[in-house]
Amino acid sequence: MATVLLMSMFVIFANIVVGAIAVKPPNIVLILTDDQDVALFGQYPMPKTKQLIADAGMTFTNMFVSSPLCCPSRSSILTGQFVHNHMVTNNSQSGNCSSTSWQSSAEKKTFPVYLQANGYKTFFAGKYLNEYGSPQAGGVAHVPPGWDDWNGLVGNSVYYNYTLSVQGQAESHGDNYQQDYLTDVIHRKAVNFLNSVSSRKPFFMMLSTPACHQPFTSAPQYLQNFTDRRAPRTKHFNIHGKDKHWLVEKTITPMPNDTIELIDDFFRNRWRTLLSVDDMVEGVVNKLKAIGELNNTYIFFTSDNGYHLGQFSLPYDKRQFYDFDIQVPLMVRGPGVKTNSTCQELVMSVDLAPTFLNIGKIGQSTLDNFDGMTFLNLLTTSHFPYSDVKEIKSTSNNSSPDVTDSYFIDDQGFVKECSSWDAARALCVSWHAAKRTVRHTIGFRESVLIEYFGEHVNDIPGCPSYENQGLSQCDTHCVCRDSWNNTYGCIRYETQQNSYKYCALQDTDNFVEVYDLRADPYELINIAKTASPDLLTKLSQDLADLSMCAGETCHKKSSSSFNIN
Ligand SMILES: [Ca+2]
Repeated sequence: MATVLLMSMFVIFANIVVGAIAVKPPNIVLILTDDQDVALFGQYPMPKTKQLIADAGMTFTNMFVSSPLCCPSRSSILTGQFVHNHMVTNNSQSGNCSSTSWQSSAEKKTFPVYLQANGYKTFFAGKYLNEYGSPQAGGVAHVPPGWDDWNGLVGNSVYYNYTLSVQGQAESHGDNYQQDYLTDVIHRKAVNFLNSVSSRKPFFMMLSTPACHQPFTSAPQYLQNFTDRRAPRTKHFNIHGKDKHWLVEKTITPMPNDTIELIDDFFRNRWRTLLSVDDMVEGVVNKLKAIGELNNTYIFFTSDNGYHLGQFSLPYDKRQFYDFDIQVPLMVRGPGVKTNSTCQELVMSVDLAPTFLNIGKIGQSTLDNFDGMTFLNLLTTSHFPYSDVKEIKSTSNNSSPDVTDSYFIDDQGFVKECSSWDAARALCVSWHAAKRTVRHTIGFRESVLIEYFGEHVNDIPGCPSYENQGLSQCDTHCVCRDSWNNTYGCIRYETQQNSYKYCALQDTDNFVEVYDLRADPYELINIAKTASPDLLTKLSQDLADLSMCAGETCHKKSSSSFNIN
């Protein structure tokens, strides 16, 4: 009897020990919006997201995408590869977007494949790749590898009248708000998925919203929000892009009144669509809390590319290499992430996949194969010095009145929070120091690489003089948004001392644009003809190196020794 009792106690003890050892890795949620900018204050209309993700974690102030266009950028997020390695060059099948070639190669090595193989339950809902679900790409029956629970949108972002592939079966939606509004459908599916997760198995959930992409259809209850707002009149708004490449030089300056009215309307409608994303973030966080998983879950919030509205008189779009198109929000909360913190390190969309795998405790040898690098250490290491933000009193007499984010970093590196918003100018006119800590640049990466392949068509309806001119996407008074030679490679280089952008266009002129981003953050003055030869040589060589890199050869840390003024 005593032996049986002893054995029973041993079994109980052993189970407790096994239970203690088998701690599951953290869960991960990725919220990916479509075309949400930083430069036009795209995070401003999302107070719940600010409170539940940004304030509860870390905000990155230097997050860039590999390409300022949906399908190439999303392919980089999924594969952790630069465009020159996954070779998804545009949003069409011929550009490899969700093509059969993609499906038989890069798609088999996307991050969910690794997470699923390592015990994660994986869930996807929303826009995947622009050509997903098309007949040539296998239709809705094609469920990309790595996803246990698949709810992929057929085609590009819309809000009503669409088809989802739900586990390979078509689910058709109409235009009834209660049943069909896509952001809310993603929201409901996410909550249902969270109701089904196990406390023993980690999960990865990707929520990919149509907001704030065209056609900017907001939920009916938000149609009247932001009526007093207009697009920010940034320093580069409605001015001619001097010494810039051909496509930018062809714009009309000043922009016609109806173009400006269109821009302001787009701005308001983009923000309205984000209100439903804000509701979704709240719903997901509340559900995570209710099921007891919030403290063991990383939540990443980012976007696939930025946007412009009137900058350098470009009416509306992305596809350019200026910061407004390549910079996106990134906020992360999760275990060990310091609350109310801000990180100025350069990070990229290609870094997301290896970071997820790192959280999932997948080995370094696998991570080394990605072009991107894990930034998990930036989120969680506590030994790295933080500097406390100094208290600076609010002022209405500031020297740079076109600061426009709810949070921003001033010239001295202090984080500020806007305290007074000028609706007429869409600008922050006074602020106070935010109670945040800042992680200064240590050189996680020295530079980011941005690649884009321009497209053209021969027939330009409504703009006969532009036929066969190598242009495309021409509307709003025949201002064109793309051209054959809007094809470029760029690096954006950053150390504590310097910040430069160097862009080489593949055109007949070998046109180059170079900006000193510390002296000229709005990229007004192209210094390609005046910069020192040493600087130009250094930047062009770095661009050439990164343009050919793969895996570990892309993992270039900051040397912090280069300091040419
Ligand atoms: Ca996009």
